[in-house]
Amino acid sequence: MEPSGDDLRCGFIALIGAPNAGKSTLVNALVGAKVAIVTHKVQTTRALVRGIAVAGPAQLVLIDTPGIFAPRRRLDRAMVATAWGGAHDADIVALLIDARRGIDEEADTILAGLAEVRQTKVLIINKIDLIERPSLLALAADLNVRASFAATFMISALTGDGIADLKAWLAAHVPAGPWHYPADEISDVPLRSLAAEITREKLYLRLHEELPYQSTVETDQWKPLKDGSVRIEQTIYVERESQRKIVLGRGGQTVKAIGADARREIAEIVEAPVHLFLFVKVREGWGDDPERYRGMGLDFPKE
Ligand SMILES: Nc1nc2c(ncn2[C@@H]2O[C@H](COP(=O)(O)OP(=O)(O)OP(=O)(O)O)[C@@H](O)[C@H]2O)c(=O)[nH]1
Ligand SMILES: [Mg+2]
Repeated sequence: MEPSGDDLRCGFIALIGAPNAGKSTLVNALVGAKVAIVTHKVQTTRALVRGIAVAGPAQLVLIDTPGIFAPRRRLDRAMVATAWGGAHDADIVALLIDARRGIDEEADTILAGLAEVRQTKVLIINKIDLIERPSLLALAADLNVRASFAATFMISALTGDGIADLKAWLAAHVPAGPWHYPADEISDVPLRSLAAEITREKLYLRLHEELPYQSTVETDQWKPLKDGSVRIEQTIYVERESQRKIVLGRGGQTVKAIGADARREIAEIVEAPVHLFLFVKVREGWGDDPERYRGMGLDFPKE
């Protein structure tokens, strides 16, 4: 049943931070389901993903953003602009800091940018499972000198440590008002996009070096079959023939393994058997093609 009444609250919380700080892991932890892909590599998230969590009378719309870093390529600039855009549109801005990395150059740049942000700010020190408590307190103190945070949380998005307290605080601080999404909705990402993201995650996990950043995945076909299964066709786009060969692997082994990983997870999400067909195509200069940016949910930077 849709909750109603005077005590309803709902708000947008943008999670910003350096690449790899654990933003997507935290969104998944708060939502309680996988709505955003996670890898050990930097620059995994490319566009805004909204994950929706419910805490009593409050609906929390968590905006997962691309990591903020010094952009070089056009795609980088689009991602960073999107991340800041997400922050400026939110009710609450949560800064995620990797406890192990502390205030490094990337964190420093983001702290400077935060000065322009008018909304309520919260500090979240993540990955506390990796470091000792005393150094945490010093880091929290240093960070609170750099910006005015309404609250500081020390959490592990991976183990779940501190998540309940954070969720309760957010629930108490989003504005009063009706919910924006139906009570059972956990994300605004269409299934076909989430399925493409999952394949991109598996690609990142299997491939090394720069290649993943030069590839993108699109779902071309999504067809429920009579027997209750789903036939899905996706294309992995790379920029050069040499990259296509790497994605395919010897005798097509690499793409086959990526497909097997992705199929298993997509099937879990759609709760039906999945037949996944992956194609690998070269699309030269897709990183400069406005059409691809729209497909990813990003604005196309002029340069
Ligand atoms: N040990 C530990 N690892 C974590 C924690 N949170 C996230 N990670 C790991 O950190 C890596 C990056 O996590 P992501 O959630 O993809 O980070 P992100 O901030 O979304 O990264 P981008 O999308 O690239 O900006 C993954 O390998 C996660 O498993 C944590 O609390 N503890
Ligand atoms: Mg991410």
